Amino acid sequence: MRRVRKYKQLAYPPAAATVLFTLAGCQTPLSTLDPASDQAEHIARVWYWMAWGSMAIVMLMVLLTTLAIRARPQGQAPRRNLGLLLGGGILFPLTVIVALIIYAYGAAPASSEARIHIEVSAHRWWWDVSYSSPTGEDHYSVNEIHIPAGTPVQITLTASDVIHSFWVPRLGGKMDAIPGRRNRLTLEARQPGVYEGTCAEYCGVGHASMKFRVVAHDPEQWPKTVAALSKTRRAP
Ligand SMILES: [Cu+2]
Repeated sequence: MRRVRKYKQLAYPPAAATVLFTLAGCQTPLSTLDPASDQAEHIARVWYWMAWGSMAIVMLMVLLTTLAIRARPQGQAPRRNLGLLLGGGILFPLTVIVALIIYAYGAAPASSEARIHIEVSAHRWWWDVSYSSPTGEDHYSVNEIHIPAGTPVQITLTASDVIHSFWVPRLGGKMDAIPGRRNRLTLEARQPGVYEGTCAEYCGVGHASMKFRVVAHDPEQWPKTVAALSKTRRAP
């Protein structure tokens, strides 16, 4: 018993370090666990359900395995428990997967709500952003997307060369930018601020530096910010 207690004490520092390192990772600029929109919060909740749920299932498996190892054979022939096999092997995983799919489906944003449309085109290895204004005058920015806070914004994504992936972890999920296709994604930042984004699909040697930022402005200030942007499209 004393020996078990000694080993238990040895496990405390690594366990504490793991928790601290995990929590430290939650606050980085590209963390899905530091959500700044309803959509990202839903994704983070799915992540927590999956993390804690899988941990509970693993602990249950360890417990059952330990009980099976410790069980003393009493001279009977081994029994086949078909109910346990079907329940644990098919019904249980099926229930968990279907429940997760239904829950995760709620993270998909309602794109029909978006009144503001911004076009983003991915190139190796930069992002070309264009804003069409009601006056017919287009504005452009590079590697920076200006949006109003508290307002759904529809981002239309395409690419000029290879497949890229648009990802702003604190605001929502990933969406591929594919040559010849126009994919749509809705972003909504709760508060004004700067949210880091990155290409999440390997697209060549410059992939790691294919970053961008979403700048969410006060909604009153946003039209002025867009009006002050370049009127000509340019490469970086
Ligand atoms: Cu890319």
